[in-house]
Amino acid sequence: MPKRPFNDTFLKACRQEPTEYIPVWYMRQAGRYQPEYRQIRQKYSFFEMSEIPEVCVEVTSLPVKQLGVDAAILFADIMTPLKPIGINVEIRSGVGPVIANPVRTAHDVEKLSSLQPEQDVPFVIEAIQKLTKQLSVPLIGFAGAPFTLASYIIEGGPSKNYHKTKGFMYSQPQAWNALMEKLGDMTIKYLQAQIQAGAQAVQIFDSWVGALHAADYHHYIAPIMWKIVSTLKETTSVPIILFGIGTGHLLKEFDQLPVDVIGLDWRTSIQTARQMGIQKTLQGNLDPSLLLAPWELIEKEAKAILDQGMEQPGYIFNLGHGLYPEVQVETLQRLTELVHNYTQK
Ligand code: 1CP
Repeated sequence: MPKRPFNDTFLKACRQEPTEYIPVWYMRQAGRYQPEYRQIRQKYSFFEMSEIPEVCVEVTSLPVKQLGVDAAILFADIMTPLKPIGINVEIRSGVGPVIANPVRTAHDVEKLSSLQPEQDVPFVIEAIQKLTKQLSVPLIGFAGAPFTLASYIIEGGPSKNYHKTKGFMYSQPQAWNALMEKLGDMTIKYLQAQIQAGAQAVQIFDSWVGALHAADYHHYIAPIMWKIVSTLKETTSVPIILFGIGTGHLLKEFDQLPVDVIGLDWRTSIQTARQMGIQKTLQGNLDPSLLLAPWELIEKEAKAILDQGMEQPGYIFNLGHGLYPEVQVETLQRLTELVHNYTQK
């Protein structure tokens, strides 16, 4: 089938160029809220789905066809590059990543190997090559940021308060720095490989770094983030998005990094971020729980967010965090249409 004309609205918004309408995509837009996803997931484990390129291509493309969104995001997980460097991780349904060999000592850090993308994650490269041949919207590649990855590999799974992670950081600063360096280098190589394979933008998920206050972020995290983002800027030319949950107090730190786009959760409004002086493209930030509300409420809130986003070029509509499995496909179809129609010039 001939490819449809390429829709670059999302990329233009990343670069703060004027767009005909506000672009939209949804974090976790491939997932269990889709009956088609659930059907495929019955046959395969999570990692099988992301490691068989044909399945990965199908699952990545599904929301583009079904919802009419302006970008696709690769179907993988932030855990994907950790397996080949020595982390024994599985994704448990309804739980998330569970790690059999958590990292707790300097020796555990030393044992982690370095990522060789062509050998270690050839399925990611192949899926991206296939996807960018077929898709008529940009493909977003992604990776987890070192703090968020460290939180899983130190805690052994999802956590509420990150005590073990922060305990490691405060009590073993040398081992912590070595871990940040290893995870940082892995992230650079992994994202470079995705971009080389064809990813037209990348998002770095630092979902849980909001657990730190600004001074600790500056001391323990900003140096490795600077290294990752500046190396990508020197070696590639695609837009870089940085996203975290509950990171309103870190926005000035995020803004100082050479990223192009900052993703906001629902706690910090677009207007508040602009008033703080953030001039970069903003992405977000409808509360994903609101998608369970009556349509009138969703519409009212989405319009309020869009009104703030449209005040200056450089805005991408999204949720403030990933989609929940309970959301109806029809609600998302309606929301995508609303974003496009309400903002059409
Ligand atoms: O459409 C997409 O976004 C699909 C690709 C994708 C992405 C970008 C998945 C598939 N995971 C992620 C990122 C990811 N994974 C993050 C950053 C974004 C965020 O904050 O949600 C994080 C923290 C993870 C870790 C993870 N993997 C969790 C969260 C656990 C926790 O601590 O609360 C979970 C539930 C997973 C499993 C997972 N990853 C992706 C999917 C579709 C699923 C569910 C798998 C299933 O079907 O059981």
